[in-house]
Amino acid sequence: MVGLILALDVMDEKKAFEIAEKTAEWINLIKVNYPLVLSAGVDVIKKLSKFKKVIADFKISDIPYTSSLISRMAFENGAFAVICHGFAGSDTLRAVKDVAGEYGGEVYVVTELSSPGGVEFLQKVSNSIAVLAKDIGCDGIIAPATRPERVRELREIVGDLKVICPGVGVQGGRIEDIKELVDYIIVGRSIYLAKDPKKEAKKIYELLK
Ligand code: OMP
Repeated sequence: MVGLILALDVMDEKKAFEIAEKTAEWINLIKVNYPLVLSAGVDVIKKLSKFKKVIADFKISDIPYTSSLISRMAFENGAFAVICHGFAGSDTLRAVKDVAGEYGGEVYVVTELSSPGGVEFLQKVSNSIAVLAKDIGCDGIIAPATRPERVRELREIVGDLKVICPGVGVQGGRIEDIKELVDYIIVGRSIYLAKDPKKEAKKIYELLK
């Protein structure tokens, strides 16, 4: 079965806990990004981990040394995985992977963004990024649910690495187009902006079966 990752991009810690608690039964993992961590502080990762394991989506893309410091902050504060940008190159990916290894953590690599701008530059190199993620031994890639044909191609490149797909719902991606190709989908606004986030999470969870 495909897993459901809740992207908790809210700016209010209380609201984040409320949604995490309400949806916990129907989600597999939580992903936090800058909006929540910058407003609530990095220890929000540890606090949310009592509901589900947390991925720190810091889209790490700096020089290797700085990237390793950012990764360490994520793992020290309870993240089980980090997301980094493949375009930063092999040295950065290796640095992040080395830190993850110290914590038994996982690393996921963005290939091309799910937004329209992902086609402008990243798509030209995203197959190479997928090859790199596999060669370095990262745990998986992030691929765009908004472009199912790209998900298929990227899946063929990475083989049994995990493929995680954001872009379902508000960005226009459809579960039925990618379900057979991916390990997880990431859903944010469709759940946390819903009138009843629990009901929405359950509905999506059922569609993933
Ligand atoms: P919604 O569009 O609200 O469902 O949120 C999508 C989530 O996935 C956000 O947290 C984005 O930062 C993240 N995301 C993308 O939308 N597209 C990508 O290509 C990569 C990511 C990501 O790395 O998580």
